Amino acid sequence: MISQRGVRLLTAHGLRESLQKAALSTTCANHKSYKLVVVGGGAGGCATAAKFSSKLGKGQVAVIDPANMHYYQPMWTLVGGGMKTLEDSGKPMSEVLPRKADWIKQKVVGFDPHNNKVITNEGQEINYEYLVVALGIQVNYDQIKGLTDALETPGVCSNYSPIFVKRTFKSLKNFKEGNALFTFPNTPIKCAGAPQKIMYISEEYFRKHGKRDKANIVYYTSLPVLFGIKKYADALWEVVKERNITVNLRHNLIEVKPDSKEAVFQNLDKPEELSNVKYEMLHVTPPMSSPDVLRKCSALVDGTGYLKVNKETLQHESFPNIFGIGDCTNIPTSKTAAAVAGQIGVLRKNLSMVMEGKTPDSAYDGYTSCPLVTGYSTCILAEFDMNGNPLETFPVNQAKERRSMFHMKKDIMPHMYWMGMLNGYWEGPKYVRKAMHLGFSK
Ligand code: FAD
Ligand code: UQ1
Repeated sequence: MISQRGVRLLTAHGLRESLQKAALSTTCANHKSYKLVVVGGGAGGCATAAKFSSKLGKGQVAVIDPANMHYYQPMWTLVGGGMKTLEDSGKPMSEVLPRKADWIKQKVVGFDPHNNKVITNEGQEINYEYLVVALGIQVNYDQIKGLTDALETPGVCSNYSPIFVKRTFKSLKNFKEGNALFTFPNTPIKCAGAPQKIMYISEEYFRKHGKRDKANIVYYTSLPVLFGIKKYADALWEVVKERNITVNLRHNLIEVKPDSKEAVFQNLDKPEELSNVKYEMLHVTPPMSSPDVLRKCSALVDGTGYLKVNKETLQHESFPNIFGIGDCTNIPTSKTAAAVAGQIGVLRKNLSMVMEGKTPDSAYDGYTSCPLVTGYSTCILAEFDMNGNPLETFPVNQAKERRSMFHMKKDIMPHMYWMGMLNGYWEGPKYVRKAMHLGFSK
């Protein structure tokens, strides 16, 4: 539902009026104004700020983010496997945000889209002419009974947080014998391949360290499939069969009992059926949701709680001076940094057009990618669009496990992220794909 006020804002007159209101606000201790405010300085927010602060000049763009560190989260899979350290994956936020943008090191606690302002935890009101929401997705460890306590006990770990990721390699090293369980929750998550990547890495680790025959490896996923895109799911079924891994579909972790080292799973097709499974190692992917602060602003979100944007233009459905990028949006594609890379060029063009009073006309194709690491030297590079069709960069069968793709993931991608994407230079592999498929229709 679009509110009366939202409908009015959608008209050119309404937009002009509210922008004038924003521009009139003065800057004082508790009240600042910017041409563009970016909420969240992660992958999408930082790249957006880089693009627009160089275009609009110093003092015109603010990024609001309370975090000290900016993490390259895709590296956490490798941190979990002991191939990189947590320290390799992060840089101080002050070093990655663009110099021409003002960093407001506060947390956004409220949105007021009718009055073009956001409110911070320090009580500041930040006015904007244009807003980009890039808050990411929220991880909810506390939604699984017993999990937060269990994450302080041996063998329980999770690659989805800088607080817990170091526990994964420790659990691998300390593993002696028993069940090694890996979970996928009953909510949308970021990087839907990551819950199983660490399982393949663990399997190889156990093999290399002489404990594979003592390990029973089981994947419990809430999904009805191993992976959402058939081409890659078929390849992954071959991997699990070949490596003697058990897959339990439609099973959701609902409780962890650290005292007895048991995980409780619910069969989603027969909700009354619960199973208690002993673990020696338990890697948990927690349930996730849209950030609380966004969810509570009903004018901005859809029924699922995610920012309601046009899936092609990335412009908000009710407020034309608001755009969204990345994991916090309701764009129906898999939530990844690669998707953010695919979105950033569209956002650059469309937001610039709206700033010039034009109608946005660039369309995001839903490109996303998941480098499915299957061990210490192999990777299946899944790339697809929002209709679930493969959209591959390289003219080879990308469903095959390859060393080249592993090196791209481990050695090349981090540089592309820090130097290219966060500085506003990398907009995804669209042109590489076109060059690689010269003469074909992709
Ligand atoms: P984020 O990068 O998460 O940034 C959100 C920012 O918002 C953060 O800086 C946060 O501090 C800030 N924020 C939150 N709340 C507030 C608030 N109230 N006020 C102000 N600021 C706030 N992607 C890939 O492409 N390939 C991979 O191989 C891959 N592997 C992954 C493996 C793991 C284990 C994980 C965890 C993620 C992986 N991803 C991968 C996903 C990728 O990291 C995310 O999709 C990407 O970071 C999303 O970017 P974003 O800007 O939407 O959100
Ligand atoms: C990508 O662009 C990207 O963003 C920087 C990732 O995030 C880390 C990726 O994992 C991948 C695979 C891409 C796509 C890039 C190429 C060259 C296929």
